Amino acid sequence: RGVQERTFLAVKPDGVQRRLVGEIVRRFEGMGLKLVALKLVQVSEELLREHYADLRTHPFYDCLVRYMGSGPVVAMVWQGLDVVRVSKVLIGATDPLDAEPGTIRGDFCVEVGKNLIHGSDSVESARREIALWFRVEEILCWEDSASHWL
Ligand code: IDP
Ligand code: MG
Repeated sequence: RGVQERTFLAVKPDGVQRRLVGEIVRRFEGMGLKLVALKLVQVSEELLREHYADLRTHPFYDCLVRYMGSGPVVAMVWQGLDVVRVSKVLIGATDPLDAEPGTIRGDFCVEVGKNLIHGSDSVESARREIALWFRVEEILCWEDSASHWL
């Protein structure tokens, strides 16, 4: 079971302000996933609108874009077996009140509007998001074969 994949993760502004970057990175490292890109960035409204384009019809869209632009975020690319699915499990449910204890959201937040971390929801969206947030040369060994990491 399982294939090597890459996913896009971002510690949202509340996570950076609350000094939770180390804790969050530690959890992904602990799972044996491989960090292949990381940067601290203040993101433009334009990029955020594009990143969350699928949600533009939702009433919270403007609020979400404002929240994501309210401070620097830590953008990352992680690689590993089933990393998209594994990451969503580690992150927990969208609404922290539904997130299991032991997940990042379940352990560290209570508001859906301040839920600490983003993770891609599919291999397809991961590909789109990675291309949106990173230049190819910012990602380690982007062209390497999957077997390199095993
Ligand atoms: P996800 O981050 O768990 O994948 P999505 O449904 O993709 O959740 O929504 C993206 C982000 O939009 C959420 O992480 C959260 O920050 C925000 N969001 C989702 N639903 C609500 C809501 O009902 N009110 C406010 N913000 C929301
Ligand atoms: Mg999502």
